[in-house]
Amino acid sequence: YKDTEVSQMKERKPLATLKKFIENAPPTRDFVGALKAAHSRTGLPGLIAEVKKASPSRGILREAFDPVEIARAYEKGGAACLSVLTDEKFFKGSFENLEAIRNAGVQCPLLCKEFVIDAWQIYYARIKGADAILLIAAVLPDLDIRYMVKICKMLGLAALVEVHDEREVDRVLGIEGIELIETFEVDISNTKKLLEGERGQLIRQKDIIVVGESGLFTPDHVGYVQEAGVKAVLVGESIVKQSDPGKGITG
Ligand code: IGP
Repeated sequence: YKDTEVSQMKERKPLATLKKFIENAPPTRDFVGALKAAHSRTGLPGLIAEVKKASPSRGILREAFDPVEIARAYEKGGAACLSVLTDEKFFKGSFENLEAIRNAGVQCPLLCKEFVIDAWQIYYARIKGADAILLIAAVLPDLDIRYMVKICKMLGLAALVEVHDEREVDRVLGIEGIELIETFEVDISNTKKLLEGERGQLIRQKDIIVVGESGLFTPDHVGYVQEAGVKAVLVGESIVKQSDPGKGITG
């Protein structure tokens, strides 16, 4: 992620201007609450369904890409929350997509998927309709994670911290106020590995919701990470590719 540009830099307004906007912005929705409610209602992991046009490894995932139509289909299909790619460079997303989904009357809480390297992006995402922000442990020093989690809280946003390995989980568990972590699947057994033993116990004690993300393609995959202890999953490719993305959720 090293050469990530802040894609919206070109229209970068001063932070003071963003703060004024936020004072008049509608309140955020409860992202964590929606996941918990879905989990306790169904006994299955709450679903974060991802609105994603392309990825660097797979190329274009969906030719006729209408973010609002996809978001509506996900909501109808029973997603608890949505994840919207805003990164332009690698994923062909945009903040306009996030804003359009928010303005289209979709009720699901929205996660902004951006490579956040600067607190300014969090304020900007809040204005564009985000209810939750992704923070990637691999690209952020502890000090930045602490600082950004505080900013998220102040703005009414949930912070979802992405971790890939044991070392990153341990770093993140040392940070106060973390409610959600996302375990990135290098392969399907990664989440399980990260939730074993004392580490897993500590996560449960802290009442942190673990989201299994990436590479989940079948109900069996979801069953597998559920057994490992996740209460939520994030799924993109396998459902965004379906001709009816809403049916992709139930099918
Ligand atoms: C979704 P998949 O394999 O279901 O399409 O994965 C999601 O995990 C992936 O899009 C993702 C991502 C990210 C995107 C994981 N971490 C960080 C952008 C930035």
